[in-house]
Amino acid sequence: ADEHPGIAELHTIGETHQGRDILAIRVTAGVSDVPLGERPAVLYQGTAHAREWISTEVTRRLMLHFLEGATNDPVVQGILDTTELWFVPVVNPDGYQYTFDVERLWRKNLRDNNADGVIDGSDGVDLNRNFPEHWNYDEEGSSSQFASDTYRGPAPASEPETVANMSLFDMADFRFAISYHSFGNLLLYPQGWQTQTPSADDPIFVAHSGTDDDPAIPGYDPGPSADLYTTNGEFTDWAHATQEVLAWTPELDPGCPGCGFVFPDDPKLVQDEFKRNLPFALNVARSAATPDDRASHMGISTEGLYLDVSEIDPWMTNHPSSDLEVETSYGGGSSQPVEVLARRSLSFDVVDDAAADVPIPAHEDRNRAVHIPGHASTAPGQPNYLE
Ligand code: 0X9
Ligand code: ZN
Repeated sequence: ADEHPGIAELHTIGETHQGRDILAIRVTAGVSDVPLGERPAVLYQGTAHAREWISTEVTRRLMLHFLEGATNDPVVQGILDTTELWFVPVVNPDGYQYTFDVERLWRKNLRDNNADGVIDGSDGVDLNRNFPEHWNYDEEGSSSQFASDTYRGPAPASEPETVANMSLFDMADFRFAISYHSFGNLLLYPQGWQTQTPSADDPIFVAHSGTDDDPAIPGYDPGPSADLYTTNGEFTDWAHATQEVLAWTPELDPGCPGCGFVFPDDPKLVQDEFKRNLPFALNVARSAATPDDRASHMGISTEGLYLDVSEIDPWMTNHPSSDLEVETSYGGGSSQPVEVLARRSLSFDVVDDAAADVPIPAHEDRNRAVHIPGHASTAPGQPNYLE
């Protein structure tokens, strides 16, 4: 931030159990003159899980790409003139330090779970299970056991790192968030708490993420995160369900077959992985000013309404939660839901119509993620907004 005073600002957003600062860098043109929250924003973060070092390096190199491109790269300049970018290279500084000093494969933060004054295998909270969204929903998606690598913590947002991460959303108007993890060559998006439950934003997620045949990050498999395994109290589900932020978990490449979490200490391989991720990261930033209406770099456009996500992603065919077509519509007072997957801006057209007499539970309503009281009229002469 000192080297780029016109565009970068350093923020301390929290303090860990062991007293380390949690740092965030805010990057936008004329930063000191732009009030917090004024410009649409994107969050990029790494190393919520201590051992996933490549995620910090990808986040850091992405930040440098913007800082250095601000003087000579028209794409970067266009983004920084309209959009605010936030970078948190290390979400979990205590755990990260511990992977250097004690245990290379440590994952969690350094909460002293049993308060015995010593950090050992029974300590630490998985920060990606500590968010207040379906927290503690079940024992499969997170654990109640201190020693588990997915221990969810004693309460939702019990951890200072979680609170710091959440506090950013009060400082900026995020449209998108990318939380880099490793490993697996995956591009995951909500929902993660339950299988077979794509979100109502699935069409826009697919437009950004691509499909298995044409992924936004070359060689990665995009898809709803519960396809990997279920999680609860997880960051991207929280950002999406409670902040209306489209959020992704890219699971980065391991760097070599069998390298797992230990990406090789090889600058060329690190740079290759950063470069592979750059186009997706840039496209997300380029879309922040118009998150509802964007053209993906795969050329996938989004329609206003879908009856079935398989219309844009054939891999989703027959998905029970996104195939909303019905053979017969039973009108006249039955409780049959009428559902579509609708672009967010369109949903306003069907909300709170005083003349309406048929409630339309929005798709998200079923998942309790967002309550949208939609209504349409069946009375003669009244407009039916779904026609
Ligand atoms: O388990 C996690 O928190 C993430 N994977 S990692 O190997 N980096 O630990 C995945 C989180 C994505 N969400 C779901 N899979 N539901
Ligand atoms: Zn991880």
